Amino acid sequence: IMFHIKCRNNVYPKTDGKIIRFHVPDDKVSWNAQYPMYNPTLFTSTCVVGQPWADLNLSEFDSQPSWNTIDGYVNRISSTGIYKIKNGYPLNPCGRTGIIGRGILGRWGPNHAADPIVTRWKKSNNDYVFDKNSGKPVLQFVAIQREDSSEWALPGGMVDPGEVISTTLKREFMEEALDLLQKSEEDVIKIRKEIEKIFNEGIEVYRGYVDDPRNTDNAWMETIATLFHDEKGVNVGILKLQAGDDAIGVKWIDLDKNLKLYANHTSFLEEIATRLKCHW
Ligand code: RP5
Ligand code: MG
Ligand code: MG
Repeated sequence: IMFHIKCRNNVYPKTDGKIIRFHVPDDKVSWNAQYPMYNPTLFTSTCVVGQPWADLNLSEFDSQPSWNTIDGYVNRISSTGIYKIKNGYPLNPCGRTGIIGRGILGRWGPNHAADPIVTRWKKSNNDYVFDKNSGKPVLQFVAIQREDSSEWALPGGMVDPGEVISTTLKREFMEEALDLLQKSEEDVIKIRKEIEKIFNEGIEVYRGYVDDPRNTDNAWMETIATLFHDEKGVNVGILKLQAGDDAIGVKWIDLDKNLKLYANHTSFLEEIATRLKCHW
C-alpha cells in the first residue's frame, strides 16, 4: 500500500489557509506506530454537510452506513482491502493525515473517482518525435488544470452513485477537457460519436488509493485510471480541447518522468510509458 505524502504536513485545501494538519512525521504515518501526542485537527467543511451527493454526519445516520460493502447505491468497498472502523469512523488505509472528519470530501471512507488517460503520439509534420536523450518516441496525454490547486492533473472525477466506471470516464473527459456542458446539441452528438470510438477500448493501468491533498484520517480518494490510446491520432487527437466545468485549462502534455502533477497522477503515467515503450 502507498506511502502518502500530499495529504500530510500542509494546509488543508480550500480553507484559505485556516485549517492546518497536525504534523505527521514519516515514521508516525502507520497506525501501528505509537504516537501518543497525536492530536489531529477536526474538520468537516460546511460545504459538504447536507449536500445530496454527500453522506450525513455519522451521528445523524439512523443506522450506521454499511462499511466495506455496496451500501444501497454507494460503493463503500475499498480497493485496498478491508478498512478498519474505530469508534464508528473508518480509518484511512494508508495511515495518519493530521485531520479527522471528512474535510471537503463527501463520503466517509473511500470516495471513488475515475481517471481517463487519453494519449496520442507526438508528431511533427506527420513524423513521430523522438526524445534526444532516451531515443524513444514521445507520447502525449490530455491534462487539465484544476481550479482548486492550479495544478495540472488527469481529467478525472467522482463516480456518481450507481454509475458504471465507463460512463464516469467518458463523462468527466467530455466535461473537463471538451466543455460538453456548454456545447450545442449538434456539437454534443458529434463529440459523443468521436468519444465512443476511442473510449470503447480501455486498459486499466491503476486501481487504488490516491495520495490526494483532500484526504483525512476518515475519508480518502480512490481511483481507477484507464488508458485510451489513439494510436493513429485521428480520433480524440483531432478534437478541439476546451476546458470546462471545474477545469481552468486543458492541453496535451508530453510524458516525462520530471512531470509534476496533482496527487500521485505521475505514477499512473509511468505505468503507461512502460507499456507503450515511449519516452519517460
Ligand atoms: C483525484 O481527484 C482523482 O484521481 C481524480 O482525478 C480527482 C477526482 O476529484 P474531482 O476532480 O472531482 O475533484 O483524487
Ligand atoms: Mg468533474
Ligand atoms: Mg475533476
